[in-house]
Amino acid sequence: MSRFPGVDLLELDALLTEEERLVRDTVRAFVDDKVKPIIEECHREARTPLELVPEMGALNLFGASLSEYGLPGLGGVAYGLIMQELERGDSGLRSFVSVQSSLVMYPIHTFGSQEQKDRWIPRLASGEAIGCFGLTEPDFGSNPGGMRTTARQTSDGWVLNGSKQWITNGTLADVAVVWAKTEEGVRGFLVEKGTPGFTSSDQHGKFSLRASTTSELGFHDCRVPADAILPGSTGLKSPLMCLNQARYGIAWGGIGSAMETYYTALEYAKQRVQFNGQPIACHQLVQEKLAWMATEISKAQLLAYQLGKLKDSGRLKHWQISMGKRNNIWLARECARMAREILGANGIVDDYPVIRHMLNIESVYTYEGTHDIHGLIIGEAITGIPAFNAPERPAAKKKEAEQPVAAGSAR
Ligand code: TGC
Ligand code: FAD
Repeated sequence: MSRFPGVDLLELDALLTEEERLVRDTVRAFVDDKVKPIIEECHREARTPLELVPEMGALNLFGASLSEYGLPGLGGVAYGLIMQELERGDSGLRSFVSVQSSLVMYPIHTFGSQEQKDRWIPRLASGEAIGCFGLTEPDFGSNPGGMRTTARQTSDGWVLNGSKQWITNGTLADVAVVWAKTEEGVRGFLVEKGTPGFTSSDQHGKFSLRASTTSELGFHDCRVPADAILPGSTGLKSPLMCLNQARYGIAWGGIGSAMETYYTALEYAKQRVQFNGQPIACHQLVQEKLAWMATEISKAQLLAYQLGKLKDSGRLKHWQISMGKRNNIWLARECARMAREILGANGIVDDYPVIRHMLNIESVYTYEGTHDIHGLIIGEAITGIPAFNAPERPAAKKKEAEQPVAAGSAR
């Protein structure tokens, strides 16, 4: 299997530290050697490549930006480069690591008790345990604040009722981080696999992220002990803090997906001959597409790098992350489409990675806040006006035409 040489038209490698390059190259080799040989088959079979989990654990890919428990505490750029390389392999694989790291280990690390951390962080870090994050509900996706799942306190614990939908790794998870409404607002709970009243089932028929498991969770008078609550979680702000971590990684992941489709299209265009005995790369229309992709990838790299620097200096704001997630996933989506065009009919078969990336990126465009929701988050930051809620619809006036027609009228 040939090694991916990278896409570095602005010589940004020179900005990376030795450690950052080492981390990137290690994950790059893992993806080339272990992920690429099996990923098309996983996509066809709609199967999560669980056989890769122990090695990802051994490579410290889970919770890589956290410290304690022997975790590496990597800086923002090194962490981002991990996400970039994983998503070059497959968005589903990056999702697996994002959920485990940002949406399960991060909330336990940040809001959990000492006992919760001791019980779960080491097992999640090694991949011995898998976690999931339940925020979205069937009727509440972009607006999680409207959630209906409740947690009622009893003399010896909590009773959860409700359902969650579109939950990555839901049926695989040993522990679910579940967000529910209590009398004092939204709080996080750790619900372990096998808890009576807790059910999970996979969602089928997906044409996107097929190498990832997506599930529904149900809570029917699900009783959890008093110490299942994440004691430091306080309101909707807590799950949104987790999303900041995941969205930051996704901003880097988009670059990986775009690099893979661009590089595939470039190599293809250099060898595919049509009309004049020359490769299609000699045509201006093809070159324009490749030039667009290369330029947008370079801009995305600069954006992600600056987000990393802001993160490490403690200045990164949530709306800046929205800029990165929104722009870099949009560009990955455009690159996938352009690459598919350049590959012609070969663009629709899985002999090449392009169609898989093109299908995958539709999920990434929607999850962790849709493209448009991130537009509104940026819009609120720059105007000071939140535009999430449309104004109340005025009560419809009874139209004259709806009045009964008087007998004997001209009609
Ligand atoms: P709003 O009233 O604006 O905010 C409630 C409280 O939260 C604070 N806040 C944030 N805090 C930290 N980070 C952020 N990004 C924050 N955004 C808001 C805010 O200051 C407030 O704090 P306080 O102290 O005043 O209470 O909330 P809202 O109900 O109006 O909603 C705002 C909105 C629409 C931006 C938010 O709900 C949103 O982001 N919606 C998108 C939902 C979403 O992204 N869901 C993702 C589910 S997980 C997933 O998709 C995993 S995919 C698998 C993978 O990652 O690979
Ligand atoms: P909706 O919120 O119904 O939005 C539909 C459309 O309306 C979108 O285009 C949206 O932009 C637009 N819209 C909505 N509100 C507004 C507004 N105010 N202004 C303008 N436009 C608006 N969730 C989890 O909690 N955990 C997970 O692990 C997880 N994994 C996922 C995995 C996959 C493969 C997918 C596809 C989703 C996953 N999700 C997960 C759910 C994901 O976060 C939601 O799908 C996402 O937040 C969007 O919600 P929705 O699908 O209900 O769309």
